[in-house]
Amino acid sequence: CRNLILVLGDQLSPALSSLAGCDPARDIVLMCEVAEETGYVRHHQKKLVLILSAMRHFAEELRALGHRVCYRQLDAPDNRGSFTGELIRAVEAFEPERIIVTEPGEYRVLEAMREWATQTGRPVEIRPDDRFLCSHETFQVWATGRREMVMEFFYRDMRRRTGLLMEGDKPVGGRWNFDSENRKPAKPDLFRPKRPRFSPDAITRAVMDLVTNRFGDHMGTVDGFFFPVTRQQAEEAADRFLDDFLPHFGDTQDAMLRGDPFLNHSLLSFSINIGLLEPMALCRAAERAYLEGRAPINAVEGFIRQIIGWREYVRGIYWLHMPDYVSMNFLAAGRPLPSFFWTGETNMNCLATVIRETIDNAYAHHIQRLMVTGNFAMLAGLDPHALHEWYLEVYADAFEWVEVPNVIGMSQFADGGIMGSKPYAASGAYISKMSDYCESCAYDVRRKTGEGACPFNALYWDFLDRNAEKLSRNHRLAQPYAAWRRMDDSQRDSYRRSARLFLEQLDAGSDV
Ligand code: FAD
Ligand code: DLZ
Ligand code: SF4
Repeated sequence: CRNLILVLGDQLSPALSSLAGCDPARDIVLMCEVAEETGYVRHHQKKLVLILSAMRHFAEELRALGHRVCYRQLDAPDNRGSFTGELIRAVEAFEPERIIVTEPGEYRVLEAMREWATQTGRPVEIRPDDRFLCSHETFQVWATGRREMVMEFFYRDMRRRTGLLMEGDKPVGGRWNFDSENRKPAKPDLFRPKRPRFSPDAITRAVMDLVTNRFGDHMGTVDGFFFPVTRQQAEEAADRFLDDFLPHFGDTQDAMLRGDPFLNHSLLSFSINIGLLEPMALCRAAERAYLEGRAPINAVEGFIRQIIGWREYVRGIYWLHMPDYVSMNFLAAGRPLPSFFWTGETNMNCLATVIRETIDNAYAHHIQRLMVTGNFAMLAGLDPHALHEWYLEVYADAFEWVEVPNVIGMSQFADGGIMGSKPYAASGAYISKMSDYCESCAYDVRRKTGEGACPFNALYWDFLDRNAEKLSRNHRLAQPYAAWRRMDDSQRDSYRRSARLFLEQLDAGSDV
C-alpha cells in the first residue's frame, strides 16, 4: 500500500490528523489491541472494556466510511504484543511506502514512535494532534518567560482565542470566572434525572468476556458497564448532559453526596479523551445553552473553563515538563499505598465511599479525586509515583497526559508548584462542609486529636509541620502557618502525636 496509518486506542476520531488525506484505495488503517497497552498498569476492568470496545466500534465506523482497516485483536494467536511489534508485522504484510501517525498522549509511546523509522525502514510522519485547541508551540510561547504559570491567565487567552462566551474583547456576564458561586454543598435530590445507560451490544459483550477471562483479577468487574462506546452514543450522552445536568453543574461542582456519585457532572471525560466527542463542539453546544437561556452563566462558564482551561493547560504542562515530570517528588514522600486503596475497607467514610464508587464505576468526580483520595495521600506522605500509577489504573478517563499533571502537580504538589501555587491540603472540616460523609463516619470530624478524632485533622497540621522547610515561605500558606505558630506547645505536640500514632498504624497495616 501507499500509507500505513496507525490509529491508537485514544484516537477514535474520524477527523484525526493522521487520517487526513487518507485514500481508501491506496492506504490501510492499522488498529491493534496489544498486551503492552493493556498491561502498563493493571487497568480497571471497565476501563479495558471501554477502550477495547470503543476501538472495535471505531474500526466498524471507519469501514462504513469506506476505509480499509486491519484490526488486530488481543487474543489473535500471533499478536506480537506491542505497537512496535504489530507495526513491523503490518509493514511486512503490506509493504507501505510510508507510515503515518498522530502524536500519542504519552511520552513513552512517543519515544517508541521515534524508533519506528529505523526499525521498519520506512519514513514515519508524526502529525500534531489537532483535537486539542492549543498546540505545543502556542503553549510554549505562552509559558516562556513567565515567573508563575497561572491557569486563569491561560484560560482567558483561550477564551479570547476561541471567542467562547465573549462579547467583543469582554467576557460575557462581565466576569471571566464565576467560581465563587460554585462552592456550595449539595442536598440529596430525589428528582435528579437518571443517567443514560448504554446496554452492551454483541461487540461489547465479546470484549467483556475477554476482559473477564484475561483481566478478571484487576480492579472492579465488567458487570453493569454502561458507558458510551460509539460516537452516536457519546453524542446522546452529551445531549442528555446539556439538557438535564448542565443547568445545575456549577451549583454542585464541588459537592459530594453519599449515594449520588455523579451529581451534575458530565461523565464525558472518557468520551472526550478517547476521541468520541470533540471538545470545541461540546463547548459551543454549552455556550448555546447559555445564549438560549437554558443554563445559567455560572454553570456554562464553569464547564467551558474545565475544558478549554484546565484540560488544555494540563496537557501543555505535561509535554513541557516530560520526561522528568512523572518522577518529581518535591516533598520527598515515600509511604506505600495502603491496601484499602484497592478495597475501600477503611473506617474513614470519605475514603471508603470514594474508593468503593471508584471500584464500582471506574469514575470519581474531581473533588473526590482531589480533596479525598488526593488530599489524604498528600497529608499521609504517600509515594506520589505509586499514587500516579493508582490513578492511571483505576479511572476510565486516565491517560498520562492528563492524569500525571493532575496527580503529581495539582493534587500532590510533587512538582513543587509548577501546576498550582499551593498544595490542596485540607483538614476534615473541608470534607465535612462539602459532603455528608462525616455524618456516618466512625471518626468524629469535630475532634482534633486523640481516640476517635478524624485522622485528617492531625494529619493536616502534621503535614504543614513536617514540610515547613519547603512550604512555610509560600505566601498562600501564610495564614495556616501563622495559626500553627500561635498554638501552644502542648496543642502542637498533641497533633504531632496523633498523626504519628495514625501513621504507625497505617504502616503496620492495622485497620484505620
Ligand atoms: P466534569 O466535572 O463534568 O468536567 C467537564 C470536563 O472538564 C471533563 O469531562 C474533563 O474533560 C474536563 N476537566 C475537568 N477538570 C479537569 C482537569 N483538572 N484536568 C483536565 N480536564 C479536566 N481527568 C481526566 O480526564 N483523566 C484523568 O486521568 C484525571 N485524573 C485526575 C486525577 C486527579 C488527582 C484529579 C484531581 C483530577 C483528575 N482529572 C482527570 C480531572 C477531573 O477530575 C476529571 O476530568 C473529571 O472528574 C471527569 O469527570 P467528568 O467528565 O464528569 O467531569
Ligand atoms: C489504554 C489502552 C489500552 C488499555 N489498550 C490499548 C490497546 O490495546 N491498543 C491501543 O491502541 N491503545 C490502547 N490503549 C490506549 C493507549 O495506551 C494510548 O493510546 C497510549 O497510551 C497513548 O496515549
Ligand atoms: Fe473523612 Fe474525617 Fe469526615 Fe470521617 S470524619 S468522613 S475520616 S473527613
